[in-house]
Amino acid sequence: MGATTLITVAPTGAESAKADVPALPVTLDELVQTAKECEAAGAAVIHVHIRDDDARPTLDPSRLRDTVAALRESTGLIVQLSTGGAVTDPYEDRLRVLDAEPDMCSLTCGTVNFGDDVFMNPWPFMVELYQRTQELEVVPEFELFDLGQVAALNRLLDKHGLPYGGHVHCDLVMGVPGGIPGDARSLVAAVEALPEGATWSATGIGRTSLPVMFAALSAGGHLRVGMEDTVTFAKGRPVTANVQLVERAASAAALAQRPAMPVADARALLAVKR
Ligand code: KMH
Ligand code: ZN
Repeated sequence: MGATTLITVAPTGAESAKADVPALPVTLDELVQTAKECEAAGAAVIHVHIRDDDARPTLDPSRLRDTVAALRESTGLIVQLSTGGAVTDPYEDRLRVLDAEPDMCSLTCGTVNFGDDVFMNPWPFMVELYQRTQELEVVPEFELFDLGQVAALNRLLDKHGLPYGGHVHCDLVMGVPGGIPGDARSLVAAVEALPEGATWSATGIGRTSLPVMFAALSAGGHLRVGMEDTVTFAKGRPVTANVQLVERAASAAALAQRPAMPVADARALLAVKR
C-alpha cells in the first residue's frame, strides 16, 4: 500500500457565530449530517466543538456524551473532542471533556495570543490534562499554535512519557493572529522541531488555509480542514458546507500521490482504543 494522507475535519469551532455563518453545523443533526458527508469525501477524524440550543459554544457533559454516541452510531470516524473549547471556558470544564470517552482529544501545548483574546494553556493544566488522557486511555492530538509550543510538547513527553497507544500525533494550527505564521518556512521550522517519530497534520486559519495545505503536502504531512479554521472557500466565495473543504483536501492529496487515508488505517496509525 502506498503512502496516504490523514484528513481531519474540524467542522464547527467555537469562534464563528451561526448568525454570521449560516452553513456552520451547530445542532446535533447538522453535525451528524456533516460528519457523514465528510467521511464519504475522505475524512478519517472529526475534531468536535459543540453548541447549545442558542448555538453558543458549550462543554456540557451530557451533550458531549450524546454527540460522541451519535457520531459513532452514524459514522466510522475517529471522534476527537476539543478540550480547547472557547477562550472563556474554565479549566475544570475542559478537563471534564474526557469523561465523554472520546477516541481522541485535542491538547494544546501552551498559552497563545488568539486575535484579541488569550487562549490559556499553562503548564500545570497541560500536565493534568495529559495525565488524564493517559489514565482514561484517550489518544491526545497535540495542538501546536506556536514554535515554543513544540518545545513544550518535547518537555511534556520527556517528563511524563508517551501518550496512550504509544504514538505521538500533532496538529500545527497556523496563521492565528498571535501564533506561528501560516507559511512554508514556518511550517518547516516547526516540523523540524517535532519529537522523533511523530506524525503531524497542519491547518492554516483563514487565508493561510491553502498555502499551509500545499506546504504540508509537500513536506509529507497530513491535513486538517474545516469551517473551524476557514469559512471562505476562495476570494468572494463563502464555504457552503464542510464537505467542500474535505473534497478539496482529498483532491490535493490525490494529486500529491498520497490519497486520503482510510479510517481503519487511521485507527491503526493513531493507536486509538476502539
Ligand atoms: N477555540 C480555541 C480557543 C482546540 O480545539 O483544542 C481553541 C481550539 C483548540 O479550538
Ligand atoms: Zn478546536
